[in-house]
Amino acid sequence: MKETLLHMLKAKENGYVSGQEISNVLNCSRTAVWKHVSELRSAGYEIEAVQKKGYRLLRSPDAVTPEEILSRLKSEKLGKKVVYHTSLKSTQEMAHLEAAKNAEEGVLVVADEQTGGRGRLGRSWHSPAGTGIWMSLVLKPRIALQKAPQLTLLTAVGVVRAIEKETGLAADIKWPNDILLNGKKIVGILTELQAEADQIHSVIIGMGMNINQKKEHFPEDIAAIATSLSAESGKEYSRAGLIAAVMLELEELYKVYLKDGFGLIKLLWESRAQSLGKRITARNLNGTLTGFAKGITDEGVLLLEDDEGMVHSIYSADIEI
Ligand code: BT5
Repeated sequence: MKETLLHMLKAKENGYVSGQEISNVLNCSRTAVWKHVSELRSAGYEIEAVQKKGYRLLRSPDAVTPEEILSRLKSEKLGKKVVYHTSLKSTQEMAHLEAAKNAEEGVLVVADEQTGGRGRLGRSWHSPAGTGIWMSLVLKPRIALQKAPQLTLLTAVGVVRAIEKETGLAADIKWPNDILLNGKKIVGILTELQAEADQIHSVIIGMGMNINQKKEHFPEDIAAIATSLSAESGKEYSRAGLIAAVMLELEELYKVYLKDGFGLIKLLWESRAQSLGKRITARNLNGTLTGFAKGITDEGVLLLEDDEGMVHSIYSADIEI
């Protein structure tokens, strides 16, 4: 009901919709219409009510609800079904459940807040309410297991392109899963799989994007390494608009990827990667390696040449430049 009402108000663009028209469409009393309007107001919508004219939508909140996302979505498949919760422990967890229930490809789980958002290796991801994008996308590519890391790189390219188109800000990619703006992290990507032997059932791509947080919103432990689009530019952005832009970019890249393979995505990735050709230190569970970042393989694996000229394949690590 609320969704239909919102749809009617939005369709009128600055005009009034009469209470009678709403009560006809929703098939409810005028008092019930008033109740729905009050509910929307408490969800942050500014709605004007004028006698004999009706209701007019003045402002929508910066919400990441299905209504706000779907009204902006231009992709055909990705993000067409949004599973939304105001607060979740982790959208990854919920997306795994959706995937296990055999959800169709493109289902997107979104939460306004995460109470137990996670990064790689059990690290935590700070996900406060109202300011960022915390979402997990379910994909079902028919690809070999060892190619899954390519999807992290594809996602990074898609997110950078979407940010640039929506905000004009040029971000860089740091292998394998970070997106940086002015040297600080604005986005983290977490790719997880549901697979059996060498057969992928689902890939769950988690994206954490810092959008409208102020500098002082970041907790002390990450304040020096993290930032948001807003903290860097001084502007505020529509989170739902950014989600829709990310879905469109990802859909375009994913189509190319499924049809022609990783080649073009690799080129696009390389043109945005800030660590290539530089001296870097890679830390992972196997230890620490320092050397020259030569490039990535067709599988998305990082090649690091050490000071003895030996080339190492790095599958996963934290990188310092
Ligand atoms: C990542 O891990 O960068 C992947 C983060 C993925 C988060 C998304 S949100 C939606 C979905 N649901 C989830 O539960 N997760 C995904 P990693 O490379 O391990 O980086 C984690 C590290 O980044 C932490 O140890 C902190 O140092 C830092 N960090 C934590 N929260 C941050 C934030 N909001 N912004 C920037 N850095 C942060």
